[in-house]
Amino acid sequence: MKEQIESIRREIEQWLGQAGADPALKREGLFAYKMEHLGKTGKISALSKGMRDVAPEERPEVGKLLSDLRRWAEENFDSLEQELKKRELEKKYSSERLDVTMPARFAGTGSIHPVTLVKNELIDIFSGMGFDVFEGPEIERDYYNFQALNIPADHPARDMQDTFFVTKEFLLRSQTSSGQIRVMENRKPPIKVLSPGRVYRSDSDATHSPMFHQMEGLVVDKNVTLNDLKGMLDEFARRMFSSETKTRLRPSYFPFTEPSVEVDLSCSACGGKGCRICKGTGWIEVLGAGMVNRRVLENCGIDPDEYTGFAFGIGLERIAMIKYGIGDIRLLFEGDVRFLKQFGNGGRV
Ligand code: 2NM
Repeated sequence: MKEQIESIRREIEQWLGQAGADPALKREGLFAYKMEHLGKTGKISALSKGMRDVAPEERPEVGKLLSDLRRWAEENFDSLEQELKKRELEKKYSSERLDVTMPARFAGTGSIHPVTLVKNELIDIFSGMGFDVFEGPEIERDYYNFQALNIPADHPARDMQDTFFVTKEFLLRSQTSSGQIRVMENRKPPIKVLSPGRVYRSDSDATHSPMFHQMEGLVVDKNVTLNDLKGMLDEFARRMFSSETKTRLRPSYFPFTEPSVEVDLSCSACGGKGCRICKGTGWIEVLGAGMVNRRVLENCGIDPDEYTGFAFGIGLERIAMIKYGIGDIRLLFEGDVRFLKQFGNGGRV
């Protein structure tokens, strides 16, 4: 028995010496050899069964030799297994090495949408004048979109043909001023707020889209006058177009302002001389504005004898079309990358 134990130990030792030096040895090969000895029907297990035939007085000594052999074999097989794992990884790492300095193929990036470019530029200009930005909800109550803005029940804008109603009470806002009512309800003057966002009207042709973007501005304080509005618009026109750009106010009508004006800017394409873009007039209509109607202030709990305000509304698509010479509004919403990448950074980084 003792000789058998010693001979198995030598055999394993010899195998470990040879196999450990063999670069072709795989973990599967080691596992098979291990099972030949330590498996249920392996050689060491067979020796354990032979303990029955060992003389009782020798059993403690032989038993110890046998369990020492088992532990020694297990330890050696385990450490060779670790060694093989390490070799496999090293082989994998050296064959899969990446050249991280190789220049990549450029996949391209998106570009900023022209309406977003205009929106960001306007926010820059007006926040420089002290305006906060407030974005109200796109699904709005009839009250905020119409009633509070002094738009009467029989006004044509309330017609189903012009406004998208969700229910009798809720609709897709047709102007961002609905959000400005919410601001006036919740803040005390002085108020200086800019409301950019999507608005919806049932209208569709080369110059009208059922969804478009507006940016409305509102200033409410003591002693705010139409002259303040004109001065602020002059500054806006110079910053947005050129230092030569002039503004012109023409009388108009909106239910929520009194008096109301249409604002024209001198054509920056021809410097006001008259060209194709301004249809020979030298002026381009850019926005609507006015002094906030006292009924609107009252509706928001602001005393019109103490405070006055002015407001203006700009269509962002219209500004983008003028600025970039775009003839059809639908180009802005078709998502054609060949069109879109002509603006801003054009998809370059
Ligand atoms: C425009 C033209 C004129 C406007 C009015 C208000 C509010 F909320 F104060 F009543 N916000 N925006 C306004 C005034 C909008 O868009 C063409």
